[in-house]
Amino acid sequence: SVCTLKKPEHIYTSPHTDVQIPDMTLIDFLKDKSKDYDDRIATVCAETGEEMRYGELWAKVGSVASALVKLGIGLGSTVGLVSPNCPEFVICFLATAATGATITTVNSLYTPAEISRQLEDSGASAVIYHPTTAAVVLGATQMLPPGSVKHMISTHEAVNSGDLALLTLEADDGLAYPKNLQVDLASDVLVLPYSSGTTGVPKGVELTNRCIVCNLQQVSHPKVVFHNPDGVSVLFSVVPMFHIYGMVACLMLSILTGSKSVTFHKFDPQLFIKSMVQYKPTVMHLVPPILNFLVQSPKVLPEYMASMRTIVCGAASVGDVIVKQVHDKFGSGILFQEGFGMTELSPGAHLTIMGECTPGSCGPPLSNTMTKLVHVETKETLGPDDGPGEICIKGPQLMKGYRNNPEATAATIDADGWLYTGDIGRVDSDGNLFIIDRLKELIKVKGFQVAPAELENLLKDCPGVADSAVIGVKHDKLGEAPLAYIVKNPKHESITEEHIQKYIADRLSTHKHLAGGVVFLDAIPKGSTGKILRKELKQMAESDSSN
Ligand code: 4UW
Repeated sequence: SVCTLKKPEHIYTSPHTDVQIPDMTLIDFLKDKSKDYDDRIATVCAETGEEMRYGELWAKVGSVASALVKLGIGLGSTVGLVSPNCPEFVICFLATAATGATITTVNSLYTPAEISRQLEDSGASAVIYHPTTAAVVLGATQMLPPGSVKHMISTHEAVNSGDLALLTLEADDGLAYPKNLQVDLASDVLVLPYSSGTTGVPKGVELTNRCIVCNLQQVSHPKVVFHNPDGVSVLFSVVPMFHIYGMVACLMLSILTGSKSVTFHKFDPQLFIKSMVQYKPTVMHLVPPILNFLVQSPKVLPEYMASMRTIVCGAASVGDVIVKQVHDKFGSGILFQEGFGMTELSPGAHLTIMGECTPGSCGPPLSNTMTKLVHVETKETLGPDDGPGEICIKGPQLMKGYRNNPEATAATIDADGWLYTGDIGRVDSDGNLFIIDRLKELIKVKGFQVAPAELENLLKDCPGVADSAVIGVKHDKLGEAPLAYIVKNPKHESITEEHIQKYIADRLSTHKHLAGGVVFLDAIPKGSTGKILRKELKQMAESDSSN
């Protein structure tokens, strides 16, 4: 048994030894870990083939951080970062962190309205953007009160007039680099990604240096993460770094392990396959749709995986058949690991132990982490034979809270420090966690978050719609997809599915489009307090799809 069960509390603890959390900022921690790697390649841009060594990366971080400080950015500032994965993302992220500012990473596929909402809510005074997002970012800043965003910096050449280019910042003399930053490691916010949590619209998740450094220590425990003893690991950074999974697993863990990180703007099957042949990856952190592609596509030949040692997958339901499919196609030498994470958990909580994966499970808790299952309604702790319950997590990687939202924070983390994940799971006799359902509203499309409340709020203003409710339904390619139930306004009987689809598509990024369809109803089922009865709608959708 890998887990100890402490009765009568029924708390599952980690089989791993505790890790120490060094009193260091993320930057000092990563610099220290990679100090001997100056000559190693840190990043390769898959799109251009351009390489950057660790020595060069840290030199650029030094100059850019100094330049940002001269612009007035530092402790107390918030900087928006809107970019797909690229080496410049890594430079800008680390440089901003080095100033002591908070980084709010924004989905690079967002529409102007979505970006402006996050910039406004987070109070960003500067935005760093990739040229491919220049037009939407400009649109977003024009929706904000004039002067709220003071600096616009492009990760490449400046596109909009008046903006700064990264190259200019890289030419800084570095003199203003903050050497003795007075950060409160457990209180000042390092990163502020957005997540809807268990209910409502996306909220800023406050993660401190302590949260992030802690989770890096937890996932780099020797029994958890594969360190290549014979040489350099080649890590494919394809899951987006603006999302907590890519931010920690691809951006930070690759530096921590001195890996070569091959960055991808997006998952483009052709470029991905070509890059496998060219760079011979040894480790990949993936989401289910990409892993499914790798095992199913005849274009991905088994020999392309000859160098692979570790595949990690998670962020949405993985399933138990995939492990066998991976081993059948690519050989049993590949270590497959599934993890369970959440933005609010910085993000890791459970990860299977190297070489000991129980298919379909996310393994035991990470070091310093405790898990319990509670009754969905009574919130009473369940025993090992009481069946599935809501997963609660306690550990030093828990977020500080939601920004400016003490109510939502209190509804998520109780007085004893347990975080209610809104996921339903069970734990087997070896202490392995299985995620079996989701209690919360959240929809996961290709691992991306879609908050039903965001779509429902928008649909309130859609002409012809009297009421609406959005739920997630199973989808072959996307994992899940949003489906909208619509009650027509009697005066607009003629509105159609296309009308609703277009209304959403015109306003929200692609993963939020109604790929699950639109269904018209006479009334949305609601409880006595007016709460949408999503369970009923889910049952309705399931019986409709099986008919
Ligand atoms: N199976 C089923 C899973 C699983 C899952 C997550 O967007 P967020 O807030 O965050 C993430 C983080 C993913 C992640 C982080 C670190 C890590 O090691 C890892 O291992 C692969 C994955 O996705 O969404 C959180 C929600 O996503 C669902 C679940 O509902 C959770 O609350 N989710 N992992 N293995 N569902």
